[in-house]
Amino acid sequence: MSLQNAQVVFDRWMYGFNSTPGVEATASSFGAINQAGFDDRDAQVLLGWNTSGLITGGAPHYDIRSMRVTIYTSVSDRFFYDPTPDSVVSLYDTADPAYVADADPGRPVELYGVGYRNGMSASTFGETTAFAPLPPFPPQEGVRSAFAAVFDAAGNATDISRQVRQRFESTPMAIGRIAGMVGGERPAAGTAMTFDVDLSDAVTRDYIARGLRDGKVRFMVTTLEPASGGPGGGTGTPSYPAFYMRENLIGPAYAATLDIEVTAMAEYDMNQDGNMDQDDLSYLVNVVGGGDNPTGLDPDLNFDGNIDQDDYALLVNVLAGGSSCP
Ligand SMILES: [Ca+2]
Ligand SMILES: [Ca+2]
Ligand SMILES: [Ca+2]
Ligand SMILES: [Ca+2]
Repeated sequence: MSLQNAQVVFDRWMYGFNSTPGVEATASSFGAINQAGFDDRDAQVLLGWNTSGLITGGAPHYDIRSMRVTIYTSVSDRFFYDPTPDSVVSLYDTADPAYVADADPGRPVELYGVGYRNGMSASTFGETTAFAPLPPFPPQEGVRSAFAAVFDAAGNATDISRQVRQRFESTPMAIGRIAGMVGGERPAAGTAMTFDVDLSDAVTRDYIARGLRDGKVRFMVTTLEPASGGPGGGTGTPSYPAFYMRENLIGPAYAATLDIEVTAMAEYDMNQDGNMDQDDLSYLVNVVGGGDNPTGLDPDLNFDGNIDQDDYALLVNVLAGGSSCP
């Protein structure tokens, strides 16, 4: 199964003072480093795709071969392209003993998974849902209902929005790359920035698999580039990125897109004995024939809605080392 150039279903500027939540033409991302009342990752960009009907939902496993998110810059010659990670210590106060200066211009634009608080989830947080169940003034830290997150092996989210003041590093699922551009250059508006998700990370694969299972794939685009000036913001010429949202006035070609190559996979250890072998075929034959299914595994291995010989043929092929593609 694959999606190519799938246009974003909803996009949303996750900024506490956004007066048109969900329908803005462009959305910027910037930091408010160590500023009380504001998250370090002050302005984030939420992107969502609903994959139900496009990619089989509810599968036990997903073999994800590739995943790419593409967004388009909406400002020209404003932010410095940085295609490599920056340590969080480069954002510490310059007087901090742990401070190490940033080695290259700009800050990477990063792609993270999304976590939720305030009772929200991927199912309930939509394009126009309130930033937080609180008035925007006075500004408060750590209250946004959807946030850029890292996850543990169990899928629990940790908000990275205040990681500078909380002093921890994080690894994004991808860093935004611009074809044909080297670090330190400033892209023009309308430039494609691509995020090729690092699928070598099991936690990342699990996050995406959960999204595909539920039919809701969500990402947060975010950078720690200060809103203006040096660390902590302040006055100065803006040097942070901004991107077209799907409501942009130029056209749908500048909306974010998703490309994914994935195979939904059944659980093939039908008798749940830890081995995949002839016993599983025997088990499936019995279930296809109307027998009991004590392990409760879904015998519709090819997800076509029928339990029949085709499922048996698929398992035969898998046991022989062949493809699981239905
Ligand atoms: Ca939108
Ligand atoms: Ca940098
Ligand atoms: Ca087995
Ligand atoms: Ca079937």
